[in-house]
Amino acid sequence: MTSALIERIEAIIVDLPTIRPHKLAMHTMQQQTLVVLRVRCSDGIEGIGEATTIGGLAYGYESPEGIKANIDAHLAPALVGLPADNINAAMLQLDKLAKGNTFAKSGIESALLDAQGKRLGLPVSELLGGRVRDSLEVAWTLASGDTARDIAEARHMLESRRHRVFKLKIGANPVAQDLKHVLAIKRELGDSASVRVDVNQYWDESQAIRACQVLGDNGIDLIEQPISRSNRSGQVRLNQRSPAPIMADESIESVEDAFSLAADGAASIFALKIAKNGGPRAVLRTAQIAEAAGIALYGGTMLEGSIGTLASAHAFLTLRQLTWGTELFGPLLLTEEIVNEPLQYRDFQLHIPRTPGLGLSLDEKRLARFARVRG
Ligand code: MUC
Ligand code: MG
Repeated sequence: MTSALIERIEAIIVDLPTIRPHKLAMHTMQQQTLVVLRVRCSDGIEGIGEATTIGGLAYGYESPEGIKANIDAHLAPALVGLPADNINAAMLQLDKLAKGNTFAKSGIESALLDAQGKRLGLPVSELLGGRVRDSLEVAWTLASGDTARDIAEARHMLESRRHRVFKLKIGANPVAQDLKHVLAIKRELGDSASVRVDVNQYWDESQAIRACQVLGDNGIDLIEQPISRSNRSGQVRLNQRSPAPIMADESIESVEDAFSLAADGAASIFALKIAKNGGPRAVLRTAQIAEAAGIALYGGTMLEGSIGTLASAHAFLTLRQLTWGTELFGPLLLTEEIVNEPLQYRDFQLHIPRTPGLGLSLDEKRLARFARVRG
């Protein structure tokens, strides 16, 4: 039997409004931009994927426009004509052809997995070896920029049983002001919630030493990426000194980064992101490194829409341990949807269906409405 071939790969930039401004240390999001991938195969099956980052070039090394340009000019032409069902061969071809570009590769790998799942009648989690859970705990990020508004938002999430884990985005303000903000929220929520912070690399080591101590002493459960990814020895020292566990996020830009962080002892938790590793299969290689090194896991997000969120979720369902849960709330930050099947969030969890592929189909009308017009 001849296998289906990859016929066409299309990258579509989609701009969607957010429910409120989302303030990160490096950027305030007023909308989110997704790059939606459509991979058409000769057997009539189409796989969908997503390559999404935050704040243009403010967060990662790839922008939505760059992702699309590189896919159109380099990655797509290299895959057309290859067997659609040999994902190893396709991704090897992309790795030979293109250094880095993990966001673009992740979107393509997700789409190939979606197509193969649809072809075989299997959910992506089963293509990845089988799920060991059907749902994932999902944290919510409090990032309105206002303490009282964040507290009200957290209370609403607790009462509606949507989230009981909160991540606070800090780093943009003076350290003392940020600490006051975090401790005020923790005081209000008490033991009803897990409160964590993400500094997005904005402290230097001299600031982080004391701040991590204060946060740990006041019941903050986790500190994400307090200092720059380039200060490796500082990360190792903080990991040894901080009373609250340190999680690596920006420090992991590849599976190789994960290995060297583990070897150096630079974090006790890894944030797993499909976009930063090169896809749902690549992120599982990072997870295996962590597991072998005794590093705990957390399912991270680049604030993808429903497609990227489910691509991440299918991978996270297969992990042996996911001690710190996930933050797969991206679709909930958006006011609009471009797929026909809204994701199921209830009882603090995202519930992932067992339908073939990712379990999603594009809403063509809404996709056309929000797709960025060329030129
Ligand atoms: C990050 O740095 O983790 C994840 C949640 C959120 O609000 O921002 C992202 C990025
Ligand atoms: Mg982070």
